[in-house]
Amino acid sequence: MEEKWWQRSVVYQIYPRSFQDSDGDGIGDLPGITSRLAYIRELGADTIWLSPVYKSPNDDNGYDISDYQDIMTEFGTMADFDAMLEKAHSLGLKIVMDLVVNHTSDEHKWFIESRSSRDNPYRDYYIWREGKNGKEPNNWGSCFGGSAWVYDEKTDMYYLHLFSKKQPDLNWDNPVVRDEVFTMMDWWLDKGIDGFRMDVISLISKPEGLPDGEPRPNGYASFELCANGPHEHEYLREMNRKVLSKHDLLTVGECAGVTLEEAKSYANLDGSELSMVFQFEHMSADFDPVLGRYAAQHKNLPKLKEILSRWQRELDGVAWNSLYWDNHDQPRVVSRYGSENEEYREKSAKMLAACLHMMQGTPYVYQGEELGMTNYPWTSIDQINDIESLGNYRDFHAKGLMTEEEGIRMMRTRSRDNARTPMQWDAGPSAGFTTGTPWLPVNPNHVTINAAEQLQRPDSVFRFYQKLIRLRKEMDVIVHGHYALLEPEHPDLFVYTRTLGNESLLVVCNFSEQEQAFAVPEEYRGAEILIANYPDTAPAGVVRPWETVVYHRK
Ligand code: ISL
Repeated sequence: MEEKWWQRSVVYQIYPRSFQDSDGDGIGDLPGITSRLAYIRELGADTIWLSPVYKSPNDDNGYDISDYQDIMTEFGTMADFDAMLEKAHSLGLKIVMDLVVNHTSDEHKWFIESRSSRDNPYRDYYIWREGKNGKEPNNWGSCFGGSAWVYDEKTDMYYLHLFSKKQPDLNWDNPVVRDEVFTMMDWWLDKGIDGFRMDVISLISKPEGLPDGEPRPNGYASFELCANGPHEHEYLREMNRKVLSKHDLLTVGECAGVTLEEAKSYANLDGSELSMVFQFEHMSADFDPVLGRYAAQHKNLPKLKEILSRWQRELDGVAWNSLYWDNHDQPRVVSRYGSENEEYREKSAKMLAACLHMMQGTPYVYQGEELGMTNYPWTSIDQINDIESLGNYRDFHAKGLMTEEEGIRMMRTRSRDNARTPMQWDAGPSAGFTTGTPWLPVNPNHVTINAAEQLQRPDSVFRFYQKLIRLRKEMDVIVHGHYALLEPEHPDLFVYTRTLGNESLLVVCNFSEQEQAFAVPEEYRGAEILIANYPDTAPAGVVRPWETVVYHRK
């Protein structure tokens, strides 16, 4: 099969609100992004995924869109967007836009019409239901806490919102809605953008009859029961036929609740649906058995390895993987699986990078990940802006499942705001992000962790990422090699091989602060070391704290 451009790509994700402010209002913007494109080029990524920049009242920081064909006021103008796109293309950078079409903002003109009367032509653009015995139509919960239904007095019916109350779900079973979305996508593609990251696209086809689901500890059924619904693939294939297939795009579906079997269809190499999906299984490897994501973490390396390895093995030759640790919804991976201690922070950041970037799939680097940025030391619930961790905390707190103190601890390890503190450009005030007051606090560790310092230091985390990205561009075995896991039960070592013909890699990663015993297999002894995070080699039979070594054999 012919290689697709995105199979050798590395994508850099920008969360515009926190990347670079250019006008001193404390909020990142498009001219700010344009001014930093050369930095991304220097890193070596070739594609940018831009989190939403559309007009939005910001109930969920841009994931609640009130106009798909206009730019958020704080981010600039459409002319700023066009200038950014042109500059990106001139630097050889592709731009992938966020497509948020499971829902709109309640301030979108479609919804304003829809809620105005039962017989408005836009009524069926959204999901309206009668109440049941004076209560919600079913027991579904919102991803952000509470019920997924809002009662609307005007027409005496409820509307569905799997996310915030200000994010009503679109009715994809209505063909007119699908056509509206496709026309809007065409409009952006005519501008010359290079693809779409599709927000919770796995949720667009709701289960027939909207039945009750198994309640969770907060009393509501998970929004994930809408995942991979009855018409999911049909709608995506229609989108592909009518829109995507006319261009050479990178498309990645954010697929909450996706299973491996489903992914084989979504990301099928025949190109009939999407290029790849973001799966969530490996993100759940450290979840609390009862409270799920919003509780203390439980590191379980054998489980993490089992999940990632299964996805590596089973999609090989059938579909395409995406590879990620960080994004705007996840805590920082150095704080999650690495070490925040000064002595080992950089080593662990590099180890995590190598572990992910040596796998098969398209790697995603989230802004600041290439510097080893960490979680923020939150001290109060009032500091949190993230609607999701706040909503879930309130549910658990109300049910007596979480004290305020536990809530703050949970925020430190779990809140999405850990990923959203401003990008750390330099050691100066506000880390060079803004001349004003940043919308979220800058991490105090920006005086040591920042881009300016790392760019001038050859052994920095930034330079390590740069090398990993360059290696992927150069080496077929990294792009296409077959994967095999070694030491599946080892609690601290993640070891795997990649093989393509006679060429192979051995990737050794120590996920702990302790030295581990490990004998490098015979055939790799004396092999070339492609990349490593210690300047020298360990004594035979030993892997040092947070060490990573990639051996290359031909
Ligand atoms: O990652 C999650 C669950 O583990 C959730 O944080 C996340 O909300 C969910 O995966 C959906 O995410 C996407 O849609 C949301 C938006 O808030 C997220 O930022 C976006 O990535 C609603 O549009």
